Amino acid sequence: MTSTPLPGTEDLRARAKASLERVGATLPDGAGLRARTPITGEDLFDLPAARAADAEEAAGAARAAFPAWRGTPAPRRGELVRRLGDLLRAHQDELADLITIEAGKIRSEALGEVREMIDICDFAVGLSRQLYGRTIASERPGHRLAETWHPLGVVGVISAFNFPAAVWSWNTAVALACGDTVVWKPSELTPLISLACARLLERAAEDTGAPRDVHRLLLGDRAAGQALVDDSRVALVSATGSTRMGREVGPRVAARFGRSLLELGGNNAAVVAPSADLDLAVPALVFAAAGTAGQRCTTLRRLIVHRDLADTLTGRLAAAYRKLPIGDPFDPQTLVGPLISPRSYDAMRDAVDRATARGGEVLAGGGRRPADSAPGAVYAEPVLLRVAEQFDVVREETFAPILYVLTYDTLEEAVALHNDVPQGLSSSIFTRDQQEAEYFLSAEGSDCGIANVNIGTSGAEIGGAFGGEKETGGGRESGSDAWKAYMRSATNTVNYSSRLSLAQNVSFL
Ligand code: UN1
Repeated sequence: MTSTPLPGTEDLRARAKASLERVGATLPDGAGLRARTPITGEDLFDLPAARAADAEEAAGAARAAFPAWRGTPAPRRGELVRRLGDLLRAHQDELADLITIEAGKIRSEALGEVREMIDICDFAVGLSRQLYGRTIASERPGHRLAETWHPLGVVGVISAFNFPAAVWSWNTAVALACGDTVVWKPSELTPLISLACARLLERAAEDTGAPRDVHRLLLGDRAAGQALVDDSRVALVSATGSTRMGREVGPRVAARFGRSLLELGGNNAAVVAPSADLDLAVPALVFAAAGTAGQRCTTLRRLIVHRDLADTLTGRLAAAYRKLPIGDPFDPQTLVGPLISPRSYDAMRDAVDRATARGGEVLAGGGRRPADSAPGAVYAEPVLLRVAEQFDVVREETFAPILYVLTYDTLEEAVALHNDVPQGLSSSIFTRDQQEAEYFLSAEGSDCGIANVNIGTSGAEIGGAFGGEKETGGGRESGSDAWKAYMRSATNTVNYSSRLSLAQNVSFL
């Protein structure tokens, strides 16, 4: 543990309360849901839990608000998102505090998450003037063919604890610019930051005259989430979480012919080739694998290193791992905060045990740093584990800081190992050889939705589309043209002549 003592639960409770007050949010009275902090592992507040009936009410309210919002010109809708971005800027510190208190992120990553929210608001404001459709050359004389984009309806956003605010903002800022209304079911583990975000959006709506129910927050458990998933008034369900969750949500939404956008598990790998610049690669790999205590869906979980380089690279990584400052995420020296729950640590231990039983060798880390003042908190040492082959546990996503090291001889072999997992989110190659880099990015290379060169797997910018293939679910969120998932397109054929001409040269009458 870092040398500073952990803050007490009472202090964290006061800090959370003050942050909520400053954004104008009030803690609702009730029971059923419990706000907790992984910093001490203790509970902070009791909150009411939404039930299935509340989900139905929220979906109904958001559906009722939809026609007015759909009818608001897109650049005017952008004004709501601009105001939200302004409020997020003004309250960066309070929001980062709540993220640190509830998700355990270190200060710079918590502030980074808020920055990501501001960035997507800026992006969505621009988007509100750029919802472009194409005109298409018609095969018929005197005809125009065009594509138009229309708002879709209510978007149900289901988000996870690890990016409790940014993933909401990717979906919500874009959906609002696109003319949709939103019902948000956040993780049960992060109700406080959700209350803060929802209040800021409510304030932005008040300030800009947007309909009140353009956004509804649903703090609840699984039953509330399921009611949202099954509600036919919810046109799109955008869900971020485990593959297990996606396996349930996807078919349920499909059964009612709704749309879903799934952003599920990753098992991200980096290939390190012989020409790699190790001074660049080592810190990039450590951030990708141990940053956020291994709890990003983009976290680096597999390292595929050329055999000639393996001992040098693992030696340098092990040395860096041993020096990682682990402890209070509010301490500016700390780089690794707590795991979200003791259950995460059990899963981590179980994975390490399974890997070592198959001959895996722990090169660094793997222990738990005791926090005497907070027995319920889990401060885990990120673990570096060398394995001879990619057996079952290596092919699974364990949401904890475990980096499995595999070796390769040829790049084809490295890419085959890389792609031989069920997930397909993020990937990278470290090389100074352009042919290798281009091969990795080509259709024969990485099969992931994100493929990088000389930068790690995590920490994507909002400007690109975010998402992955295979069991990662196939959805794309955030930048580029991900907005199209939040709208419906219509193809328009306009005959501006006075002659009827049928396509495909059909003659009739
Ligand atoms: C997630 O972990 O669900 O690329 C999202 C990244 C962040 C987003 C991660 N921008 O790591």
